[in-house]
Formats: sequence, C-alpha cells, structure tokens
Amino acid sequence: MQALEDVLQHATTTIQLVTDLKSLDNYRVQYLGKKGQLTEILKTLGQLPPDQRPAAGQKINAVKEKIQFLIEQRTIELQKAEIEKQLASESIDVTLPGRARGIGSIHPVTKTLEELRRIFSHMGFVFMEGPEIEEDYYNFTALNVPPLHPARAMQDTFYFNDNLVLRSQMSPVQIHAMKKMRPPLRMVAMGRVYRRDFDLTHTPMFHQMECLMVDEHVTFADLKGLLNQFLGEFFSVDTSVRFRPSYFPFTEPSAEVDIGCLSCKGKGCRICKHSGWLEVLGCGMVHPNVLAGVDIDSERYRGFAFGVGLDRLTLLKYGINDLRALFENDLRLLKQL
Ligand code: 2U9
Repeated sequence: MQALEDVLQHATTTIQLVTDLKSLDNYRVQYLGKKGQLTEILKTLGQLPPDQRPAAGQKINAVKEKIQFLIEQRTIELQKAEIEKQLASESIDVTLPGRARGIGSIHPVTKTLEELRRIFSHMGFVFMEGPEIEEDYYNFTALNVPPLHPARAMQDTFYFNDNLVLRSQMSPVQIHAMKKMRPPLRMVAMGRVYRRDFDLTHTPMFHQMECLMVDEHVTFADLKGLLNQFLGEFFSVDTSVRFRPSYFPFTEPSAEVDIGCLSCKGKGCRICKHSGWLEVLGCGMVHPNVLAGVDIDSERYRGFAFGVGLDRLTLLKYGINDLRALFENDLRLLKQL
C-alpha cells in the first residue's frame, strides 16, 4: 500500500511538471506499461492473504485510473499549448495588402501591326507570310535587280552564301504570291526584314509592311487614294500627304511619300529637321519587268505597290527619335507608350 501511495505521489508531481508530449508518454509507459510500476505491484497481489486481495486490487485499479486521468488531462493541456505556440509563430496578417502583380502591355510595334491589319483588311487586302531566309532570286532578281546591278548596293544585305540571304524587304513574299495566284490580287505582307545597318535610325532587324494590288485598271490615282486613306486613319484625318518623285528598281514611276510634321504641324521643328515634312514610305507602279518575270501580262495588268517601315511609323506616331529604344525592352519607356 505504501508503494502504491509513493507511485501516485510521484506520478502526480511529475505529470504536472512535464512540458512535452514525448516525455509524458515515457512516464505513461513507466507507470502503466506492461513492465510499469503498477503492473509490478499488481504481480505482488498473489502474495497477500486471500481476504485482503479484493480490497488491494480495487485500490490498485483506482490508482491506475487516477494516473490515466492525470495523463489524459496533461495531454490535452500540452496539445493545446503546442497549437497555440504554432499559431503564434505562423500568424498571418490578413489585412496586409497583397503583392502587386506586374501588368504586361502590348509592344508599340505590335500595336502598329494590329492597327494596320485592321485598316487593310477592312479595305479588302489579304495578309500573306513567307520565309525570312530567301533565295537571291526572290529578294533581288525577280524584283528587277539582276546580279551586279548597282541597286543591290542600296541595301546592305546579310548573305549566308552566294544564293541565300536574310530577306532585306517583304517583296519576296509578293513574288511567291504572284507565282501562285493570278490577278486580281490585293495583298499585304508584314514581317521582319534584315539589313546591315545600326545607328540612331537603323537596326539590323526591323519590321516592314508591303502592299501590292494587281488588276486590269489599277492606276497611280488608286495608289494615292489608298495612301491618303491609310495615313489619315493611322495618324489623323487632317494629316497632309505629299508625293515626291523617286527611284526604285521594282517600281516605275516611283515616289516617296511625306506627311506634314506631326509635332509642329508643318511649321518646322527639330523632329522634321525644319522642313515641315516627315518621310514615311516609298511606292510606285509595279515595274513591267517584275510582272513579266512572274508571267503576268503587263499589257493587260497593272499593279501598284508600297513599302513602309513599321518601326519608323511607330516612332513617328509616338514622337520618339531613337529607333533602338523600341528594341531595348526598357519597361519604363514601353509602359509610357
Ligand atoms: C513587288 C513590286 C514592288 C514595294 C516598295 C518601297 C517602294 C519602299 C521602303 C520603305 C521604307 C523600304 O522599310 S523601308 O526602308 N520601301 O520605298 N517598297 S515600292 O514595291 C514592290 C513590292 C513588291 C512585287
């Protein structure tokens, strides 16, 4: 009986003092386990005289239940303390503002591409694509620029070998189209072109759009009407447009087209180099040699074409003067646009 009292006494104190669940479980084994102190006492029951056994057995069971109860209570307390400790260390302030997500925007050149797609598809032009690596024939010869022709020096071209080049203009796409399809033809090709040039107003890769229309009664007046409409829609209705005679091997007659300076309205400023005009594109009537080269009867059919640099067009629209800005991916600039 004294041993039983000692175990209860000891258990009551230690269970109160224990501070973690693992140690508590060790004590459970120590008191109540198969080889625990109470089990040992229980084994001595047989040594008692038979009449004392029931009372002693009851007493042992009562102590066992008492210790079990103490352990359960302490377990609950320790579990609660553990959860509270965890909650305190992992607390989340749900009132803090969320982390801002960077919002992307459409690149200004892409905006120009999309705008042109809208304008020209409304006017009934189809859009076509072609490879960026071209044969010399499609990039030059078919465009009335035969080998050794001085016009090849007008553009510095990237050559892979004697025959393969990075296209220096979008015209090869139109040559492919004319070889495949018969007039009437109304088409636009937009894409990347490459030239060996790198300064304030030139990058080795830039974007071009070329437009071609071939039919029986196409005239230079149609070309002028189309360009007035296009430039009016792209810049603003009151933009003035002027045509200057020029030369390209693939068009005859040829012209370069200027618009009234957007920032000074023609008065003269730094942007238009005090001329009041900004050059935007080149155009002309397709050269009969070009039509003949793709088996189109130039007595019956005529065509007009124009070419425009989309990066330059974008710069003019937003009033920037360094073309390289469009390719440096400076988010501050791109966002501002
Ligand atoms: C075919 C026949 C003729 C397309 C043309 C230009 C004039 C022109 C420049 C504008 C600025 C190139 O990017 S730029 O440097 N382009 O001046 N392009 S006529 O003439 C064609 C096209 C296809 C079959």
